[in-house]
Amino acid sequence: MLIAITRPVSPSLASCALTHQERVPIDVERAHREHAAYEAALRSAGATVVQAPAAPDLPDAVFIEDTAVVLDEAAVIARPGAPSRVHEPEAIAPLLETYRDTLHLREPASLDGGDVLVLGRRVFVGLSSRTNPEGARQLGEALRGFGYTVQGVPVTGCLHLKSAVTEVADGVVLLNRQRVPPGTFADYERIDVDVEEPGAANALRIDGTVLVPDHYPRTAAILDRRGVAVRPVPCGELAKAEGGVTCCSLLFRVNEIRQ
Ligand code: CIR
Repeated sequence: MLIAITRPVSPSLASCALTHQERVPIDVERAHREHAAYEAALRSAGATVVQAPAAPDLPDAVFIEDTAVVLDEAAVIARPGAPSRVHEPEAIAPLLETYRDTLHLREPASLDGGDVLVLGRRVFVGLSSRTNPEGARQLGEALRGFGYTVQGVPVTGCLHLKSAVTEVADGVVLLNRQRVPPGTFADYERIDVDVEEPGAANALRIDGTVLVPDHYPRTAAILDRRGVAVRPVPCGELAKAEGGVTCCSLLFRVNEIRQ
């Protein structure tokens, strides 16, 4: 069974953290509708949606991806790099314990889940304004015993590694070469985002379906021509909060619910 944990849009979303974008008004009601459409897309792609408790006073709580890294063997609880987000994992860790053994990073590590791209046994960690080298080092330490290798990747001009590169099929990544060194992904087939859509590399693969923001039609067409089954989802308001499609869920498989 595929689980997608989501968290409701907070009424305080307009006070979200912003790094590479200017603050513009956000229609929170519309963001709620987008989030509902996103959850519907997760369900129709085969996931069972589990909603984490709302956190009305945490503006960025909807971006639950940043709170953890969930692998088959364990869940690593993140230490978000933005001061306003440090409390977000507190309600997520006990929920993940239902499904996985949990591991915790320690000070002075900082790491956002959006900086972690897992491709098979290789784990790429964006060294961004949110994730520090110590965060990458501790993640490597936590995962080594499971047979993963962890590699830091410099990220420029965007929030997270997965703003710049994501997996869209086995052995295939979608990327923006201006934001990550493309040579890092030379072992994979690389699909470039459309030049007019620099933010379009954030796509969410769920088995055979890839969710993409509906405001990036050119990149969706590139993926479609390559044979990737894309499903556009509305997320224009969440994008004003510097969010995309990977960041609104924690996606993982379960065989059984642990007691
Ligand atoms: C932030 O700056 O942390 C939020 N406003 C956006 C987080 C998006 N997270 C993600 O893409 N993984």
